[in-house]
Amino acid sequence: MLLYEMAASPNAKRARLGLIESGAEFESREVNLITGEQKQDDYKKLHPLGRIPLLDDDGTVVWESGAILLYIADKFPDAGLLPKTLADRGQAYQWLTFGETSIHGYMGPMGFQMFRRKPEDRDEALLARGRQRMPEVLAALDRQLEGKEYIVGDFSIADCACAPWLELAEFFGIEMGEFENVERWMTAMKARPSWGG
Ligand SMILES: N[C@@H](CCC(=O)N[C@@H](CS)C(=O)NCC(=O)O)C(=O)O
Repeated sequence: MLLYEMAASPNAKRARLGLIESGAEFESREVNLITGEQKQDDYKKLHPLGRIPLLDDDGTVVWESGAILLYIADKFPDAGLLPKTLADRGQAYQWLTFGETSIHGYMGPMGFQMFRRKPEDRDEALLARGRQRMPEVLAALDRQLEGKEYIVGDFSIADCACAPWLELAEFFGIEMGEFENVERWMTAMKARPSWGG
């Protein structure tokens, strides 16, 4: 398996976490977003939108980090990256999608402003909206984590989908202090060998 990614990308980190946690062997290919490598014709033959991450599993190409996580969980069932019961899997799917829509929905556009625009060119209204709306998202996650080590109890791909963007929350000006369960869970995520891998 070959993962097209960039070390600094939180979306790529989602996929990388899942791959490392699966125990599978994979290779990594860095795509340089700064020089625009993702928009070159060769890469866009694989990914029509020219984005990372993308997984090439011996010719089976999957893009969208959530889809890659689900693919990995399906391919390596013994890794236990999804709960056993359908009811619990429903919860894992829900929180995986929450990572994409609610967390990335606000923080992805904020990331574009913070990393790809000069400070004087940033859309401050967009950043302010993200800072205003993220506490509601964090409160929902915090409630879910009450009394649980990971989002659906045991570690799952839902954790891989939600944690990478939240590592950047304070840098984006989002207050995390009141969300103690989220803070505890982020500490547990960062302690896993996969986090720095
Ligand atoms: N929903 C996609 C988002 C992918 C995405 O936007 N990736 C960013 C990097 S974090 C990217 O490739 N941006 C390059 C560009 O749009 O030019 C996913 O979860 O995989």
